[in-house]
Amino acid sequence: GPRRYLIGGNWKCNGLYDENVERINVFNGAGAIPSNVDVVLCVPYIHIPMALSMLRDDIEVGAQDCGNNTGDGAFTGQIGAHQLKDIGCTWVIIGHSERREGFGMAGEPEQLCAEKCKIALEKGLKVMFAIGEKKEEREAGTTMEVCAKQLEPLAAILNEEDWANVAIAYEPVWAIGTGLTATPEMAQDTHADIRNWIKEHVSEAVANAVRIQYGGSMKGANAVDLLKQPDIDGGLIGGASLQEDFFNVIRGVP
Ligand code: 3PY
Repeated sequence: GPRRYLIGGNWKCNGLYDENVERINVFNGAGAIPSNVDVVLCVPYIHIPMALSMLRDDIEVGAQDCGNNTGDGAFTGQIGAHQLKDIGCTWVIIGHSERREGFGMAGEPEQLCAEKCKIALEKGLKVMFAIGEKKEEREAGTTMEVCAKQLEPLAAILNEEDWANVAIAYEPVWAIGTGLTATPEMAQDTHADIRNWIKEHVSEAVANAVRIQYGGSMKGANAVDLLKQPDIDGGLIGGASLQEDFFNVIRGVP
């Protein structure tokens, strides 16, 4: 496609220290990364310093979330975007569906996700902003309405320049951790709808430049067909990013 590809790994809450060191060693020995791809690996917070010191330098290190605080303060348990930037992270995922859902706790509303994104950008991070519909919503034909509701507060809070450091990760919730993947045609249709929404609500220039990643059980075996779609500019990879298969995805770019 016309844009550089962006492949993100999302390790979620997986791995003890030694296991993740071993994963990094595997990646370090996994061979070349094509020159038209940016790769970022989002590891658990606690393993970020290890990844920053051990991981090959053609893979950036990111976090999977950040707080909505704009600086230091009495926010027990939070990790601030300013702290992530300071330690050497370059990217953060915001609004992953698992965080929006809350795993039994209060989930993150749309407005909060947009605010976190703005703060992360202000602190100098790049953001993979995750959106996507649930199974019932896809079946009811409301996929783009749901995505638009997630994008609206983002479009309201960002200015045109902010978008240079944002990628949209389209992750149909029904395809996350289920082994189900959207067909390449289904994913392409939704990516095109998202790009069109951005054209209408932000600008044509942003719509043409913004990278839209597909996420949801993407792996080596299905990456090639997804990545050759014209509006799919990369992936956000869950389970497969814990394995060397992550490199099959990376090398699956056209
Ligand atoms: C998945 O592939 O399951 C993901 O959630 C990626 O973020």
